[in-house]
Amino acid sequence: MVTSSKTFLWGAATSSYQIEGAWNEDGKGESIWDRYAHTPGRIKDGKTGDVACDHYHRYQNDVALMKQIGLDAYRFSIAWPRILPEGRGAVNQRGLDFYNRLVDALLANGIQPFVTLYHWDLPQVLQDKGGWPARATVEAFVEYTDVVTRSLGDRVKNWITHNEPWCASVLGQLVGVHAPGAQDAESALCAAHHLLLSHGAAVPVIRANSLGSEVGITLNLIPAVPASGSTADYDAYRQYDGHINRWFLDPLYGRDYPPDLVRDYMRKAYMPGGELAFVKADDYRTIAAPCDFLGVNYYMREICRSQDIPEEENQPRDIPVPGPEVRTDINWEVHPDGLFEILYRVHATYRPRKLYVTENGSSYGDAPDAEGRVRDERRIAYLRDHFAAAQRAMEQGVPLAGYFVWSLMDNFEWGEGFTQRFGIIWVDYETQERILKDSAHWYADFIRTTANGRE
Ligand code: IFM
Repeated sequence: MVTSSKTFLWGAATSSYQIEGAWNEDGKGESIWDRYAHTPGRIKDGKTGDVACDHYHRYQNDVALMKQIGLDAYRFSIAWPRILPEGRGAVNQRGLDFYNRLVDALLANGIQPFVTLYHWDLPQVLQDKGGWPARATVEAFVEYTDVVTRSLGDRVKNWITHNEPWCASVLGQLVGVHAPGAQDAESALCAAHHLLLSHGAAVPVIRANSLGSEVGITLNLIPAVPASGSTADYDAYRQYDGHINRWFLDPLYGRDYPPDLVRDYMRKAYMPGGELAFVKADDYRTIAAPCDFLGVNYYMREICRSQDIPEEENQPRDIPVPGPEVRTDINWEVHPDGLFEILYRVHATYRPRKLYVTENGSSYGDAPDAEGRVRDERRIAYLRDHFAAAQRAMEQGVPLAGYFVWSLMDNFEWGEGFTQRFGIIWVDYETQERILKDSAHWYADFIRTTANGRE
């Protein structure tokens, strides 16, 4: 199994807004997700993350559950408005204290903290000043990074600047289904650029404040494939792959933005002020700051079908649309080979020093049975098959160093509210009771017996 190396890390992941609750406690400022979820009509079930899993108050218990599962590492994010309620300036010590307590509890239990600095909860005050489309937010992020890494950097040795900048820019600024809910292509492109720029600008700050630490960024990557050999489907594939994968990977690895996409965006008049006017001198160099690892979040592949093929010519394609039997509750296709493909491609093309699967998991709504047991066999099969795909990638030379299951516990799934359950721990949102699902017991067993040759 993946696990011949004794240093391979098995973990689980969460993010601040999805689990913490305590949305306005101990001096925390409002985030764009507080504002967005409080806006009627934005969240499917009308719920908010005000309480979520109440992890802010129950973190000790949650760390004990991680220990029970035998996790080597835990990936969580920090809520920027807990630390700097005004976005910049005055530091809220009580916010920092919470994360200090969490880090200490993890270390006391032998669990390595992997800290994500930005998993989408921008202080609302910064949004009011323009948010990520505004270049000034880059400086604000560096200031926030400095405060956090000075405080935790002696103990936290793995830092992730951003989680999924594609979601923060495209879903938040173009599609409008994530906070702040804007729908503007120009702003989305600027936001994506400033997210990447802030990553690169933060890297040296993290290295200076957290000696000996490793730094990376996490991308949501989607292996894409044309549905047929037609030119139209191939072009749909090129655009999709460019938009979601290459637009982020290329500049991070010193290649500037992909010229084919730049041409597309110019044609569609998405470039504010002309071609790449938002890219200033030295930006590419800043973005491509050498990192220690790349985090890959993998959930699905995309089969690309052109809209340009007229209905009457729309024959069955070489790759049929996958049916509901291979989809999770959120309607994403289960396709473990895609994990192999994307890991291998990233390794072969961009050569990151090291990779982590920083998220992979499935939404299945299995609930406690009469005995209080959650028999989530589909999640066990999902994890087993994806672990095997990662193993194949490692056998082909991919330097994969760890794997974080999404998610440690059921939580607030953004625009879907609490309708999707990704956790290996069941959460009763009324009582806050936690139950280890069968998948958590399976994972515990896997880590103990198979992984790292511990037995
Ligand atoms: O819940 C999210 C997470 O916050 C980011 N990656 C995908 C997960 C499932 O949608």
